[in-house]
Amino acid sequence: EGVQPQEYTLIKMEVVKPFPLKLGPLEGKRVFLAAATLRPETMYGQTNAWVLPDGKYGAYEISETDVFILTERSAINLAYQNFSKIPQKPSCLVELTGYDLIGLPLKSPLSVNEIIYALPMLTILTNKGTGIVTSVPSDSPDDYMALRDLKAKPDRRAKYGVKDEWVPSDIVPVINIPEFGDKAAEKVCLDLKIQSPNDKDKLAEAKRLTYLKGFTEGTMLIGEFAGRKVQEIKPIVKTKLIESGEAIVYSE
Ligand code: A2H
Repeated sequence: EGVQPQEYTLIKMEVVKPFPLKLGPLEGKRVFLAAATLRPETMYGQTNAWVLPDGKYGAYEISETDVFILTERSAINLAYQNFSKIPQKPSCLVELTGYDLIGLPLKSPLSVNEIIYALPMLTILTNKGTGIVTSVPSDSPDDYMALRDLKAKPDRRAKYGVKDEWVPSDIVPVINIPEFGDKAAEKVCLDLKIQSPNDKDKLAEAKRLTYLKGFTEGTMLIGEFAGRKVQEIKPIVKTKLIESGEAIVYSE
């Protein structure tokens, strides 16, 4: 963890009913996977969520109505940020692992894909964010490589019980970057010849390039801000998501 606090937008990805057996105790609640992102303006292009199969998660009461699925560490932080039904104290209704979450159908704000699924990602860190990541393969090199890997490996899908119909077939273009086109993450991963989701150094460079250029030179291709500069509309998208109750601000 860094010295300065990092502020994330937590995107509320709602679990579509009927709930599987494991989530039975949550019947009657609104249940969300809460994904920490630095790029709220890319949410139009969500294709799936990522969870760590062996990761430990819990379903925590955030308010009278809402339950968030995330790591205990982030639930404790949220409780201190006034996001817990019991003040200052996380309230866990069900303990879960990533395996329990794989295949959950989700409705996520702004996404052009109406239903997206939770899929396994092995590079998720449990000491960052919520341990849940929303996947935007057009603009995130990590997401692009994880998806490419999952698509290329039927044995990996079988191991984690991933049905083919849960795996998105198309990348949704969200932002144009003059130098990188409409699917910047794909372009940069190909240019840098990144071979696997574990190619840490190259992925760090890919992230640096796409993150920087996306912000300074990107133009929106989709949604109510199509044609506008990313730099101008990023804070507007974030504020809208928060005011509509579809996201919250989270720091760590
Ligand atoms: B970002 P930073 Cl489009 N483990 O959101 C691994 N990665 C995690 C994580 C965890 N526990 N929690 C969050 N993240 C990802 C969107 C996005 C992101 C785009 C482009 C770049 C990008 C869609 N995925 O991040 O270390 C989340 O993915 C590039 C760094 O705190 C989150 O934002 O800087 C970002 O990493 C936070 O990483």
